[in-house]
Amino acid sequence: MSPLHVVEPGEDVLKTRMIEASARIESTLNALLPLKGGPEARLYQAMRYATMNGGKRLRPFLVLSSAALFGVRESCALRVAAAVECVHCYSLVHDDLPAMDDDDVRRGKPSTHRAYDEATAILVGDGLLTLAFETLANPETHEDPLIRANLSLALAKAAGARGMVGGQMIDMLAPQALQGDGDIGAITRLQRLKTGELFAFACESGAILGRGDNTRRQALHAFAHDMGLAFQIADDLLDLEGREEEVGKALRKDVRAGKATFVSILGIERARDQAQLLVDQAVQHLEIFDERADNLRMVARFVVDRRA
Ligand code: GRG
Repeated sequence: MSPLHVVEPGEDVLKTRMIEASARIESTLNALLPLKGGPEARLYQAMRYATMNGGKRLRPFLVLSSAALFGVRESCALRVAAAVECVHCYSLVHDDLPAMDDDDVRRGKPSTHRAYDEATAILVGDGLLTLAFETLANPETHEDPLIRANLSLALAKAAGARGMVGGQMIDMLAPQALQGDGDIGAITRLQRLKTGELFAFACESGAILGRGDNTRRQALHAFAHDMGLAFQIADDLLDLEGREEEVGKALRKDVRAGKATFVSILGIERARDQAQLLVDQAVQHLEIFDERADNLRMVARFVVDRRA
């Protein structure tokens, strides 16, 4: 590792970069989600409600940071970033539905089915998921149709039954499958699918856009998986120790449901150590990149220190 990599810029630098990136991501989302009149106006309003509502914009930031490693034009990367955020927001809207996690609050506001109604929330999710693929397939995202196809394939794998949707299914069955002292391997797999694959897409998408070689793509994949697990452990810790006003959603649901989590199995201290270990491991995967990967290095540190 060169000395350049040892000293990463501090937390404030990351905060500023994330805030600046959020503004550009939100203006891209704004353009992709215009308000419409007519009988379907309610759907467009609700799609905007579900997306233009805060959130850390972590996955889009990962897309922009990975694209910067390959010198990708930011206008292209922003569209991929917006597509990932659409998939993420759809997953939150559907996850909050009474048939799933039944949450009334998301990002500090009434969840979409509470602000509108259940049928509208289902359609919002459907609309956002479809919009993500429409965005990737649009020539404005990349002039090369093969790259657009590769992006669509990778996002489909990450979001579908082999990724997020599959992970959600296992999670829904968790009270039977992972009750009490469920094993760490099963929880790791669940979380890799449910949240890790979308992180992996976000981190690899820059390499797809910029025609990065396999070594670099795999390094980004490995980084995302370790960082994703650290993120999940931090999420479990926040569920136990966080403040609802800061986190913006109902907490301590896992404990009440008797659900096995990294923290219930490892205990708080070991879980914290494990998260730190995963962050260090994640950062090591980036050794092949120069200081342009500092955003990714900083994000990995941020995910375990965050309070929301
Ligand atoms: C409904 C198909 C389907 C999938 C849902 C990701 C997911 C699967 C559900 C989200 C439920 C949840 C709270 C998972 C824990 C980890 C997670 C994804 C937290 C939310 O992500 P953040 O912290 O949220 O990046 P913001 O609001 O900042 O974007």
